[in-house]
Amino acid sequence: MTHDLFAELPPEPTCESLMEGAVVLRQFALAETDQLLAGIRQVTAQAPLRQMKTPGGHTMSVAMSCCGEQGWVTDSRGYRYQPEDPVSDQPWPAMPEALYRFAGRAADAAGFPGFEPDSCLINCYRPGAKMGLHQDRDEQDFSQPIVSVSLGLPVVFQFGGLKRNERPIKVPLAHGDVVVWGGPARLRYHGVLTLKAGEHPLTGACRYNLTFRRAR
Ligand code: MD3
Ligand code: FE
Repeated sequence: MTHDLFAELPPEPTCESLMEGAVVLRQFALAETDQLLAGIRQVTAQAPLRQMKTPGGHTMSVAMSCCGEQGWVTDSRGYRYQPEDPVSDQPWPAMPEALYRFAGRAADAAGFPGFEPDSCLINCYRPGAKMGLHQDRDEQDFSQPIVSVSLGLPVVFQFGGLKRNERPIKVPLAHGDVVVWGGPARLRYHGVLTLKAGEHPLTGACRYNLTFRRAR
């Protein structure tokens, strides 16, 4: 009989480079998912998740909220960052300290020291929700990276080129995975395939994605 020496050990965080500028930190958030989920609950109690409308009038399948000095919004007037939640007309909830510190540590680990996010977008995918291929270009300084954290149900992420017509590669993202996108990866097209039905012990029928950004 062979003994599996690793069977009882917790899974190890790993670091891999997807493409130049895109660093995948598998399970980097695993030890801190409770604090991150507590942060999400705190923020969404003040600024509830909502399905916004695109400038073209379509309702997004992903429900969103934000915290920090700037929040990302979309409506008939366009895509932008603004300091107030349009639902309450109040400032967005402050970014919980645990979230802010976590984003800095992830950016450090990926080779982007000194990251000071002023915005955290909370995306909530329920089964059937997806996000089409797009670029993130509403931020002022594309030399600043974006830190993304996946929590809950797994999904297939699509990572394309600098032009929409470039065929994207598929990357599975699971609970606790962190990806840092900077340098030449910052303006690549990306999206998320339709979330499949499922139940996660910590999030239920939901995938959360946090994206930490420097908007201004
Ligand atoms: C690659 N969110 O909120 S996170 C978004 O899973 C967004 O909710 C997806 O795309 C999600 O804008 C993907 C990963 C991500 C975020 C920003 C990027 C990948 C990126 C910016 C440039 C290149
Ligand atoms: Fe994006």
